[in-house]
Amino acid sequence: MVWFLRRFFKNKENSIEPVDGAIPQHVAIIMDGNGRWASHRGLPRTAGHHAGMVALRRTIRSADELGIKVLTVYAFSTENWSRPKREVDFLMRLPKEFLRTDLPELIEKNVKVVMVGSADGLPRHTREAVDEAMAATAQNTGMILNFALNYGSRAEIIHAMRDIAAKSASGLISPGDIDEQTVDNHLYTADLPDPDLLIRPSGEIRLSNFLLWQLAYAELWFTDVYWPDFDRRHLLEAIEAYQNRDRRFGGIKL
Ligand code: V07
Repeated sequence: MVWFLRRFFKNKENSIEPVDGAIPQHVAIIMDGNGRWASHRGLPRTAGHHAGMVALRRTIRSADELGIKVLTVYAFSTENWSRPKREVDFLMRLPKEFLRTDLPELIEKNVKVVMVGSADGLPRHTREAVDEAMAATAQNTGMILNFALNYGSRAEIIHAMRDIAAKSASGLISPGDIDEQTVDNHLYTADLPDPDLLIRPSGEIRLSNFLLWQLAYAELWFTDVYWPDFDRRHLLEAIEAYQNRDRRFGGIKL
């Protein structure tokens, strides 16, 4: 009977929500189901992407209030370039649109914006908007908001392998010294802890080339809810599931 160990978290409305145990340090989310959410309502896919942005804003606020240290969100994958050009063009304008409305709040909340993925492949206007947000928040010490943009895990691993191979060829590192830490240090996520919890809405039970190396020990949580409908209750549900699972990292719990 450990009911007295239950901790309570006060939300903005000053009502209390149970938060047992540890909050995951790093939560990663695949923001999936925006197009399907829109189709179900007879709306264009772009309306789904906008609704997804509202869900993202809500989730950033909740994550920050809960004390999550790193929130990584999958905004655009290397595979997404194969979508119709009009949709890609629309998506590439969203970072700027999001930051125009939300950057002041992120700054006010001491949130640090970072990005993983290949910035080179982005349109200039997209890259400039993201660069500006990163520069404006570079000194912030609060929650890290990490956008995976033009990101693919295999491309990231290839990129790391090329860097390591080049260092090896020039004698900076010997092949026998390459270990997990070496690989970690050459990934886009070098400065971040591995995710503790992956959330994927919209009913798909796949990783879809997202953080394959980094998710090696993460708890995976799936829900049928489409991303635009995702709210604080779903985040709390995922955290509760995370807290109720044994994380043993391959060892045996004593
Ligand atoms: C995008 C909205 C959220 C649902 C998922 C698909 C559509 C925010 C950004 C963003 C990216 C970088 C940045 C600031 C904001 C974004 C894309 C799509 C491509 F620095 N939402 N969002 N980027 N969607």
